[in-house]
Amino acid sequence: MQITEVKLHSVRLPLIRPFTTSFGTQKVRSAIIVEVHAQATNATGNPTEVVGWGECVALADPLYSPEYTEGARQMMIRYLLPALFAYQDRHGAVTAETVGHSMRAVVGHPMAKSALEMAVLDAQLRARGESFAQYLGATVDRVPSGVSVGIQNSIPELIDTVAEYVEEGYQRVKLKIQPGWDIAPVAAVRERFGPDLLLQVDANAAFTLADAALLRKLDTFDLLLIEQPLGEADLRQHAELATLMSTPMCLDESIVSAEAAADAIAMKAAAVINIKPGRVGGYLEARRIHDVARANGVAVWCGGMLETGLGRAANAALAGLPGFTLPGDISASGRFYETDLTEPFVLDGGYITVPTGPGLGVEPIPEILRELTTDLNAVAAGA
Ligand code: SMG
Ligand code: MG
Repeated sequence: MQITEVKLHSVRLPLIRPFTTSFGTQKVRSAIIVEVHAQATNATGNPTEVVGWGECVALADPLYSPEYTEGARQMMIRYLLPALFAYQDRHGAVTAETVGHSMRAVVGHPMAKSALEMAVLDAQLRARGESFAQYLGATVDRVPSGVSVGIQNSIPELIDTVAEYVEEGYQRVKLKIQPGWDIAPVAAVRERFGPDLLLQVDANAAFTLADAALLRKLDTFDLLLIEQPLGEADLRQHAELATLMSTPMCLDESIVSAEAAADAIAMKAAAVINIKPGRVGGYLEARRIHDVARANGVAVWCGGMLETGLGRAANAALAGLPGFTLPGDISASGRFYETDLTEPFVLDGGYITVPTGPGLGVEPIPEILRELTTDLNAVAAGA
């Protein structure tokens, strides 16, 4: 495939309600939507012009990970697209499978890299008439939907919020926790919704090993898992905490690659892994982590980064792989957005349908994309 032009749309999507985690409150989702134009070969071997879409999941500020939206846009313009185009010039073509390789000299920036790889993969698959689900190896046509519930102002407010989501049919509830919003909210939700609610917690690295005695109190609530209680670099400490608690240890921020996943599994720092394609540099690396975990009998689930319908579509396809045995943070578009960039994803009996159309199977609605775009960069090949 030959890329002719890449457009970067900086978009802002207002959230229906603020989303608070241990590291801050999100009120608006700012993202970069990547639009790749390319000449490709279709399924019958004829040349065809295609457009592919990607989404950069970096948040507006570098609080979840070092990347941030504006930095990712700069990174793509100054380093990643030039590297990709230089590779294309040398080899005459790029494929989704070589995008990561073409940018390997640039250290870090997995979310920016992931967005470009996703857009190239989408273009490649659209040209061939193959879906993300088929390409990645999904084995189901729908995935169970979980919801991530932010830190609330009070426990009664939390109970009302969770009740709303349970009513809507979400199959699993994840509560965000932080020091001071830890045991009591979990106890209240378990008490109110009973033992059958699939419940888990996510601390986004807000605790330290010195909090082990406190965290251990979570063991009485029959949680599916505790996600990333300690710092990103604290693999050994997570392994130690895991010996002190019966709640299964799940890592998110720490798992930045398949190698990190293999290390975490070997060290027993993770009994479960949250896979986020953006965090690990793309859907191909995400699939590798799935494969490593599955080979080791470690359950995985698909995380969420408040994706628009584009990222949501790709995540639903990924979550259809056989090792994704726990419900993911793949909610309906309406969980976050009044207006999504694509046709909205809806909850169907607690499930999200895996798209079957070519590529992502969804695309941005042009008027909505235009309306939500605050900045547009176009980078042409050979420019
Ligand atoms: O997309 O449903 C979603 C959000 C899920 O809680 C979620 N993501 O650490 O897992 C996580 C967080 C990261 C983003 S918080 C703004
Ligand atoms: Mg998390």
